[in-house]
Amino acid sequence: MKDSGKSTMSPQNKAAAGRRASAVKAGDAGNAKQQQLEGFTVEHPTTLTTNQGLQLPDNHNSLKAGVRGPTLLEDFILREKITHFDHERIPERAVHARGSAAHGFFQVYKSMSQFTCADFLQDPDAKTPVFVRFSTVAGSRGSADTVRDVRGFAVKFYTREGNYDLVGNNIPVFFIQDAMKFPDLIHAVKPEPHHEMPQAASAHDTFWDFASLMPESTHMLMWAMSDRAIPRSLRMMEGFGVHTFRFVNSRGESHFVKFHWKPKLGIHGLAWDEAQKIAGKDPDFHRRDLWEAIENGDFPEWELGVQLIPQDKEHSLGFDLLDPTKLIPEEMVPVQKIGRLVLNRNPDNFFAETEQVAFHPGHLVPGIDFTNDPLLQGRLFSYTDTQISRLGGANFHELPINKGVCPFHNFQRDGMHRQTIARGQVAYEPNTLGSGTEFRVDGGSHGFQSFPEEIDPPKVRRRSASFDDHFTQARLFFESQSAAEKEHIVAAFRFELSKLEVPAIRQRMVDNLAHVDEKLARRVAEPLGIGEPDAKAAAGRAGFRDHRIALPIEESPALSMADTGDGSVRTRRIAIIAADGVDSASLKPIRDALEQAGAQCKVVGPRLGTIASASKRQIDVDATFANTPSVMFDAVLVPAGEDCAAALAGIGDAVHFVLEAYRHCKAICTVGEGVRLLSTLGIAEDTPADELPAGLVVAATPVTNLGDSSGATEIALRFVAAIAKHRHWDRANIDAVPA
Ligand code: HDE
Repeated sequence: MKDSGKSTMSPQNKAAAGRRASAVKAGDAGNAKQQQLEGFTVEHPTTLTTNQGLQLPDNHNSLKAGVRGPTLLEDFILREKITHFDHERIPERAVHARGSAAHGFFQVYKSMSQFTCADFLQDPDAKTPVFVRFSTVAGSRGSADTVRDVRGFAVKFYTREGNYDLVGNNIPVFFIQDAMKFPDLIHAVKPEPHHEMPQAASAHDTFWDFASLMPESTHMLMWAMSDRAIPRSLRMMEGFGVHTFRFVNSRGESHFVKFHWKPKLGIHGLAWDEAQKIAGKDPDFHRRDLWEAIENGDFPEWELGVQLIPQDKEHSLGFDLLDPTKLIPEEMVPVQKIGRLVLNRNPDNFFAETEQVAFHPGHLVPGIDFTNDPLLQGRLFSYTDTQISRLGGANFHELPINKGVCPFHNFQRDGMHRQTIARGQVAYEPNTLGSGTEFRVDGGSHGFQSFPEEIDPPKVRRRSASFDDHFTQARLFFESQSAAEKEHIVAAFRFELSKLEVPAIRQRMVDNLAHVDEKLARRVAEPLGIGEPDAKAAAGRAGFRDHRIALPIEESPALSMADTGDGSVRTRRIAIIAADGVDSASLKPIRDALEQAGAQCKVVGPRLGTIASASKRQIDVDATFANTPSVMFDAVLVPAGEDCAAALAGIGDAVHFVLEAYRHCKAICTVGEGVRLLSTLGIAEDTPADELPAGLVVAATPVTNLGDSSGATEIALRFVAAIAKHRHWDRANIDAVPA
């Protein structure tokens, strides 16, 4: 048939094709994984059929005995449709159920052959396809994105030597030291078993009961109570391998290695009040942010960093590098950046890709190996086991998203949902009836080699005394935070502990905290209706250990989120709040400058459609105060215009919008009369610049002058600089603001 020239692609297929094209544009044309997935991808033709290919006569009506009669059992078309629907759900992940993912690539900066023979870390010209899934830990699949929680950061590298999975978190340490305690930890943090509450929150009795009895969790608790646990965006958080792994080079030499992912956009958090509100206003906040950034071509990027410790320096750090509650301060062992990760394509289908992807810390390639970290050792068992129950059998490696891009061959056979059709008589080794090439019994020096670490100790069910220091690094973390970050940690502990119904748990927790820092513990305890923190009481409890070791540093600036990022405002969301009578002449050059800097401006008004400027120009409104509140934005611009300012001042939601953004320490710029929206804060057009709170730009210039681009550019530059700082956390007295 001749091509009519008209595209028969549905809009959704066009969108998917567009996504693939944009990944190609990003220099990722040869992505082997993408090419492989193409073979499994279906477009949607217009004709509907059964699963057997039988064309459907009617997709609206079941087969009945008469138009008003009962449905006939013989209606195999209805039965097929309903039966499939009945089985659409699979068990969600036991932990990390809520997640969002994307495709991309990894590229090493220079060969790492000195340290590892891993093929994907050799050639700076090679791009290794990746699939990355971010997640929260405690909540169910449908829970909100912005809850206080650790975030998973799992990367599957589809290398030429097999899949390598780096299954990490956005916090570099963990709550427990031994896999034996993992089910207890998760049972404690998940909703309580009798009434299944609360959802996706650690602020309840069972979590803190457990945590307060497990002093080894203290370091991780400090991180979990910091703004790391409420990221602004998945694109703005670090990732860590957590455990110490091993690099092995072609000569068999080993280095211990800690993995870091450093986000190009810096590390930024939400305000706690903001995070809670977003959970209601847009539970998909992080998922949407990741999806939209990739659709817009703002591809998120991280650098892979490694800390390398030679094999013979294993005991030189003062603490045990097998202990997953410890990090190696960057000031002791610098992080070398060895490559970059770019996410450039959204999945085509959430279930087939994001839900069915199966990670496993035991998916290794030659040149990377484990250590004896007892938490990691337990994980090596758990991940395959969980996929069998979650994905319904042992053949989950055949699912398109999990399939390697290199050939694989063995004699594992059969099982549920087997797809590969293995030819031939032989399914065993050694053999002579097959190709014969399998006839090899030594095999010793080929393929993956486990590092031949010498081990000959007695079996013991005990923990090493080198794991006994639970407080030195918790203290180091706290001491390394900025003043505002410390305040947020205090507030988070107070919030969480205030939710407990049993005061004795609160008391036990602050007694533990006194071992981190007396003042911190006292401040946390203040509003909790309990006694003074008592470090001695904690120390007297069974199982409590506090064997401090001396660290060569007292602070580690790398542990703070303050002042991170490249100083750009790329992808930042700016609300321009406006009503009829807005002064479009002064607004336009500022808006243009913001957009040129990569920010995304949205006009928020009292109604959708358009508003009329003072000069009778029509301006499109993108959102309303009711459907898109201030928590959806990073900054607010209140333009000039007498009537506009008067109208906004009379709309409670508009006033609240600005006050709430102020309270959440966001950059705000007012032009001319727009400053009236800040009048309840005592800020006016003539407030001297040096008396303005941090992050506020008040353009008092006569509005007419702003039409000239230099005045507007100056204001835009000041506003951009304020937005680039992310938040102005040290803004005074925000608790007094009624928002
Ligand atoms: Fe996991 N973890 N974990 N974990 N984990 C799972 O595997 C487990 C741990 C992490 O996006 C499960 O496929 C045990 C540390 C991520 O699909 C399960 C222990 C770290 C993800 C499991 C740990 C992680 C998981 C649930 C202690 C940071 C999500 C579904 C011994 C280094 C991966 C699944 C994705 C998922 C077990 C501890 C990270 C049940 C037993 C430490 C990012 O197998």
